[in-house]
Amino acid sequence: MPGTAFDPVDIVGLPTVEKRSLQGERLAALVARLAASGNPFWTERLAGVDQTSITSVDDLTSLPFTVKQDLRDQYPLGMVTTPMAETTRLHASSGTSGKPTIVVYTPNDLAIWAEVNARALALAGTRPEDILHNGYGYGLFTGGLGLHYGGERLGCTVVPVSGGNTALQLQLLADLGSRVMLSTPSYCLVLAERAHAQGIRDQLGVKIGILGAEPWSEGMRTRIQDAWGGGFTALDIYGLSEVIGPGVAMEAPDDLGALNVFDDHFLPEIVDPETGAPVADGEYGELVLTTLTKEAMPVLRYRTGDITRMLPDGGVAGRHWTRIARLTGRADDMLIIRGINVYPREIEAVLMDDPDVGANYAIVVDRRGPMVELRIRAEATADATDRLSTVRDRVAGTLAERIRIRADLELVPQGSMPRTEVGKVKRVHEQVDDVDPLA
Ligand code: DLL
Repeated sequence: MPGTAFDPVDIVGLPTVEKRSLQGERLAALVARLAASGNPFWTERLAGVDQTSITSVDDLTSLPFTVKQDLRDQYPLGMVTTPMAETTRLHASSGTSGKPTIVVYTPNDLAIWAEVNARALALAGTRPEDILHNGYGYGLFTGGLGLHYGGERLGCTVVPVSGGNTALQLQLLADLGSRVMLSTPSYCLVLAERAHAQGIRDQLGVKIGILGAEPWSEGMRTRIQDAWGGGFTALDIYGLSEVIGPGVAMEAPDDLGALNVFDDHFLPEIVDPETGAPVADGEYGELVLTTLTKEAMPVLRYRTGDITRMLPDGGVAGRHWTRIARLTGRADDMLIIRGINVYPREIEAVLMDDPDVGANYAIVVDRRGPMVELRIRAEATADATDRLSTVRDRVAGTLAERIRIRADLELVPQGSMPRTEVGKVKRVHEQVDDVDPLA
């Protein structure tokens, strides 16, 4: 409200006992709501579940999983549990194969979505007086509009610039003096590089980047922060359309490396990706999320495919959220190269640790021969242009040593690889015939 003190959003969360009790109530209500919805998918899925037996979060594991294929099978609107007269928004995520996944919201879902994104922004240090530069794509993708309403909920002035048009983005950043920017990590780096090339980087006041929608390593964080210079902090935001969009979990500047899951709305579990059984405390596994409060399109125990682990209670700044490690990647992104399992983010980590390697790279999984071969093309930094082969040998050695993979590494001059200005960057490419995917 104009003129009144800032109405803070809850960035602390409830202490464990109260939280568990609220989660239990919400879980029971969710199961009852799904069973009563008359939705054929949920009627069938819950046929074997005794509703009255679900009274606390301990009963979660007796509930069935939801998987991406369920949403595909129910395309377009089969998983909507409320009458269409009660729904007001639709988003979609472009799948790698075939049909997009559609998600639908009621006004209450949108209010909760705005709330969790306002929390994420506030946790990062955003304040109502901020002019928020929102470089996530607007449209079917949840990034743009999800964070847009979160920014408005917090009281910020949101600049809905969306992705692309880098020249305009830099002009707006310069003229409006935005302190906080939102985009994918790869695009944040593109903006920094371009600002540097134009000689205007040090005139920009941007200090916080709220970056997500793609996996990115700690090394990439350093690269992004260095590229902006001057005390820029790059923070991680996590979310997925099937659960709500951005705003499921957020990293705080005083607790780097941990994502705070807003667990009053999204109940997290970690399971073995192969068996679905819970992993031992603190072990890596697949993140599973239940939407405790969603109305139009809830999911029970949704298998995100994203790999992480639970972290112990942090107690930083009095916060109580469930903490998970930043995402390692997706189970289905894992590469198997001559019997060695490796996530692209581990390769990124090795590349980013070498000061002579730039921040742009691409991986080709060459499936033409009897053995899968790995090719990596990376830009060298400007300083390293005259020693490309020395740097190449060193980095190839580190890859072999640290992650036991042998890769055909090619170093190219800085600025010679394409940049992604709209949407998510694609780092891993498959090669199955003689068409070079990096050509
Ligand atoms: O990417 C939602 C989003 C928008 C998150 C803006 C953050 C910021 P989808 O397009 O449905 O939704 O893609 C979800 O992207 O399952 C992860 O595999 C990946 N992903 C999202 N955030 C992160 C992150 C949005 N911070 C899928 N780190 C998820 C790693 C991420 N992976």
